[in-house]
Amino acid sequence: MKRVELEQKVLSENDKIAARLRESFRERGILCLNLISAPGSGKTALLESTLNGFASHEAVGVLTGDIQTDSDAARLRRYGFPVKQITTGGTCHLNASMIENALREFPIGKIELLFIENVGNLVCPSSYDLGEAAKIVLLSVTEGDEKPLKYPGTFFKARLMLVTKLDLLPHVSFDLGRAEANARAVNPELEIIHLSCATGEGLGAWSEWIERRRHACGNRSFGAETLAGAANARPTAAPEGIDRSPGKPAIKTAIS
Ligand SMILES: Nc1nc2c(ncn2[C@@H]2O[C@H](COP(=O)(O)OP(=O)(O)OP(=O)(O)O)[C@@H](O)[C@H]2O)c(=O)[nH]1
Ligand SMILES: [Mg+2]
Repeated sequence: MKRVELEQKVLSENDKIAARLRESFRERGILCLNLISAPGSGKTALLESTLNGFASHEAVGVLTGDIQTDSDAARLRRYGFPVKQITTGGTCHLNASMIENALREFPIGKIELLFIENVGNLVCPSSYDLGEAAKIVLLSVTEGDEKPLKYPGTFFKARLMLVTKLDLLPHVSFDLGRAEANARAVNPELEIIHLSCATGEGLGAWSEWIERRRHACGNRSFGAETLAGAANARPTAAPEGIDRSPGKPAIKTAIS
C-alpha cells in the first residue's frame, strides 16, 4: 500500500514539471516528440535518418536517454545538430525532471523541433509525461506482432506507432495486419506508419507526419522540402556526404 502512495507522489511531482515544460514548449512554438520502444527497435537509427534529411540551418535538437554510455549521442552528433545525452545511471525511463535539467545546458532558444529518445523499455517510459506533444512508439518486425497486447500501456498512450525494420519482414513471421489490429484493439485512434531506415521506405510518410504536427503547433519556419528529404535518408550515411542544401536530396554520396 505504501509503495502505491509513493509512486503516486513521484508521478504527481513529475506531472507538475511536465506541465511546466509543456507550457514552455507551447510559448516557444516548439514541437517535442517522445520516442519510446523496446531496446534496439531502431529509435536512434530513425533519428539518424531524420536528421540526415534536414538542412544544417534547421532548428532541430535531440535529447537521448540511456542507462549507460553516450554512444547514441555520438551517433547523432555526426549530423551537426545539438544533441545531449541523458545517462540515467540505472533508471529505466526518462522523467520530466531529467528533461528540465538537460534543457538548462541546451540551446533550447534555437530549437523548434525537439526529439526525445527515451530509454529502451516498452513499460516504464510511458508512465512519465515529459511535456511532449506526442508519444511515438516504435515496434520492429523482429519483436513480434503480439507486443501491443502484452505492453498495452505504451500503445494506449502513443499517438503514432512506427513499425520499423520493414526490410526484414520477409525473414520473420511478423504479420503487419495482426500487429495493426492488436495495436488498434488497445488504442483505436492510433496512427500507424511502416518504415525501414535501411531502404528509406516509409520515411516520407514519417516526414509528412512531423510536418503536420509542426503546423499544428504553430512551428512553421522549417522548409518542408528539406524535411521531405528524409525520405531518402539512410542511417549509415557518412555525414561528410550529406548535401543539406534546401530542396536537395538528403544524401549526396551513393550508398549501396
Ligand atoms: N535491417 C534494419 N536494421 C535496422 C533498422 N533500423 C535499425 N536497425 C538496426 O537495429 C539495431 C538497433 O538500432 P538502434 O537505432 O540502435 O535501436 P535503439 O532503439 O536506438 O536502441 P536502444 O537505444 O538501445 O534502445 C542497429 O543494429 C540498427 O542498425 C532498419 O530499418 N532495418
Ligand atoms: Mg538508441
